[in-house]
Amino acid sequence: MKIAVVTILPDMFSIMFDHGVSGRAIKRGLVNLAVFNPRDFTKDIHRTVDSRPYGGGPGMIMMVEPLKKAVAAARSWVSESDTSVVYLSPQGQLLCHSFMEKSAKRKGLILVAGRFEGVDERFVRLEVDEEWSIGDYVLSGGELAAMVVSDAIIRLIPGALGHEDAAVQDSFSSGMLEHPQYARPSIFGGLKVPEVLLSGDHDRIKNWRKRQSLMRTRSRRPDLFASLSLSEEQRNLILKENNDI
Ligand code: 9D3
Repeated sequence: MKIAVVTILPDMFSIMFDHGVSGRAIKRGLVNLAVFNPRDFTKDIHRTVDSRPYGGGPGMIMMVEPLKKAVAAARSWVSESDTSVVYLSPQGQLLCHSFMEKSAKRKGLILVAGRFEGVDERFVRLEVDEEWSIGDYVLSGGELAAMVVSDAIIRLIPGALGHEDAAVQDSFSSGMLEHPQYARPSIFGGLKVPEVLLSGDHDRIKNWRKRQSLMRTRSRRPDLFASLSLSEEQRNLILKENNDI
């Protein structure tokens, strides 16, 4: 997959190239990431990319032309027909895991990160296919949102995670929260690791974890719990009492 990011702050993305799962996926050639700076497509000495809003109001708006030229450069770099131009914005559709799974199957993605008060609406009309939001809170720009989206998508590309991580992906796909985890030592701060996890009884452990996932989802995320269609096994696990909640 090829991901192009259009941003006036390209340095923010070096962390993605150099570290973690995304850095490794890039090194392995599973994903190709490039940044395109609208400032590089200006002609004036100040490399101006913003302008005051028509109609008045605070702050500045990103102008169409440098953005459009940066997107054109991104399109020719990606050079895949199966490519969408995505503008990260608080007005976009809210992202979720199933949407990321669909997006990870794409050949190309162009993520446009805005700064200031946003972009000229004609850029959206002329160049943007989709608008995505990462949540109902206010960021100072689209760059962190573009990184969130890239990270969530890259880790779904086959081979991006170590083989041991394949199972980890199952957790959110199941629509449930994860069970609690424990590592050494077996007692800390007066708190013991639940006895079942030390029992070596793998059936009991599996059932305990399944029940923990169900109970946690029910109490912490009733919205997710409501959209589960529970199997008979899961219904029985919930009914079962006294299982180290
Ligand atoms: C406080 C300014 N807002 C009202 C005048 C408008 C506004 C402009 C630009 C609010 C946020 C931003 C920058 N945000 C993003 O670029 C962004 C974002 C977000 O803020 N929340 C959730 N998802 C996203 S995706 C891009």
